[in-house]
Amino acid sequence: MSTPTPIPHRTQVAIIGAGPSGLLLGQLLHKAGIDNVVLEARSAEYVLGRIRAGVLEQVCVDLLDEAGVGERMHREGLVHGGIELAFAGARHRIDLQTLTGGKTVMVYGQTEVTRDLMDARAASGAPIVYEAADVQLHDFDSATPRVSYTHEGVRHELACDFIAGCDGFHGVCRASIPKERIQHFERVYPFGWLGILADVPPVADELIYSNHARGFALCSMRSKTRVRHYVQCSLQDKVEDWSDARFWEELKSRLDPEAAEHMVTGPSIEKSIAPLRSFVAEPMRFGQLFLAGDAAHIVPPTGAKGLNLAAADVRYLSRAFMEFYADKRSAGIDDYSRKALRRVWKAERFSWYLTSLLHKFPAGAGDTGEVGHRMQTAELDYLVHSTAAMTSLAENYVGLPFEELIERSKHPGRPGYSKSIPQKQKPL
Ligand code: RFL
Ligand code: PHB
Repeated sequence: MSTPTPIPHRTQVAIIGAGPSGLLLGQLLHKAGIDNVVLEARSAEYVLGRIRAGVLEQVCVDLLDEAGVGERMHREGLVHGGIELAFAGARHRIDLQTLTGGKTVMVYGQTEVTRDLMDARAASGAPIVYEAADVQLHDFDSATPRVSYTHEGVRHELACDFIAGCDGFHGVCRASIPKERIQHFERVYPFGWLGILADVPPVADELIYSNHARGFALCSMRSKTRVRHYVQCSLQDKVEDWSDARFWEELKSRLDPEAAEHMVTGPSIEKSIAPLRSFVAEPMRFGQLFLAGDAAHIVPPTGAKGLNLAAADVRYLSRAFMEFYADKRSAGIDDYSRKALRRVWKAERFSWYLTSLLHKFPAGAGDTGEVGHRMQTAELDYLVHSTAAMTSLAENYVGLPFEELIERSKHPGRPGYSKSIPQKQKPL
C-alpha cells in the first residue's frame, strides 16, 4: 500500500503502530476532528498476514461501529450466543446469551478488523506511514514531544501534543521508558499454542474449548467455510514438526467422540506457534506518552481478551483526548492509566483462570500433573452444573460492562455493595 497523503511535520497525536489499537484510535480521533499520524514499522501486507484474534466482545463491536467500520463485520461476522466446554469425553454448552441477559460475542477475524480499519484510513486520506524504520521518541515528558523515523531512506521528525504507544509487545514505546519509572508483572506459561487455518466447515456451530489429558485444544472459526483450530504444544516444538496429518490426528484425539467424528479435515493455509504469557506494565502513562493494547499488557489467548482489552484502552484514550481538545479538560487523560489498569487486571485474572483450568501443566510444583488434572475435571464438573459458576464465566467471556461497579454502588442493600465506591463515581 502506498502512503496516501504528504506527511505533516506536526500533528496533535502521533500514533506508533498500525495494529488494531493504533488504527482504531486513529480512526476515532480522525472522526472527532483530531489530527493524527500513524507510524507503522511493517508493510500493510505484513500486518494483514498475522493471524490472531477471532472473538470480539460487544464493547469492541460498538467501538468499531463508532469508528464507522462495522458494516462488513455485521454482514460477514458470526454472532455466537454460547461456547462449548469439552472434558471427560463429553461436551457441555455454556449459554452466554441467557446467562448474561442477552449478550453475545462476534466471531470476526482480527485480519478482517485490521483490513476494514486500513481501508477506512486510506479512504479518509488521514496520514499513515508504513515501513517507518527506527522510530524514536523524544521529550515525552515535556509539552512538546517529538517522534523521529526513517522512511524510504530519509529521516523525518514529527512534532506532536501526545504520543500513543500502540506498537505491541515488542515495540519501541514501552522500551523507551526508563526502568525506574515502570513496573513489569509477568508469568510465562510452560507451553504454547499451535494454530492452523483451513478452508473446511467448522466442527460445531460454536467454539469448543477442550480439556484433555493430552493437552488443551480449541476449535474456532473465521466463517462457515474457514476454521481456526489450536492445540497446546511444547515450547520446544517447531512448525515443521507438525505436518497437517499430525495436527488433525492430535486435535481429534483431544475432542469428544462426536466432535471428532464430525470433523472435516483439509490442507492448512497458515500454521504458527504462539507462546503464552500474562504481562502487565504499570503505569500506562508517562508524561505525554500513553501505552495502549499489547504495548502495555499481554494475556494468554484462552479467554479471547487481547484485542478486546486493546479496544477498551482505545475507548478510554480516545475519550480522554476528545475531552481535552473539545473542553480543555484533562481529567480523562489524568485518570487513563488507573481506569485502564483496573479493567486490564480483571481480564488478566480471567485469562489466567481459563488457561489454568483447561491446559495440561507438566508435573512439578503446585497443582500440576495427575493431581492437577483431577482438580481441573472436578472444577469443570462443578462449573457446568452450577448456574452461579457458569454466570461468572459467561459475564467475563462476553466482556465486563464498563459500569459494573457503579450499578452495585447504586444498590447498597444488594450483595456485593462496596462502601468504598463513591456514589457519584463516573462509569469506568
Ligand atoms: P499489535 O497487533 O501487536 O500491533 C502493534 C503494531 O505495532 C507495530 N510496531 C511498530 N511500529 C512502529 N515502530 C515500531 N518500533 C514498532 N514496533 C511494532 C507492529 O508491526 C504492529 O503492527 O498490537 P495491538 O494493536 O495492541 O493489538 C493487540 C492484538 O493484536 C492482540 O491483543 C490479540 O491478537 C490477542 N489475541 C486475541 N485477542 C482477542 O481479543 N480475541 C481473540 O480471540 C484472540 N486470539 C490473540 C488470539 C493473539 C494470538 N497470538 C498469536 C498472540 C490468538 C492468538 C494465537
Ligand atoms: C481464534 O479464533 O483465533 C480464537 C478464538 C478464541 C480464543 C482464542 C483464539 O479464545
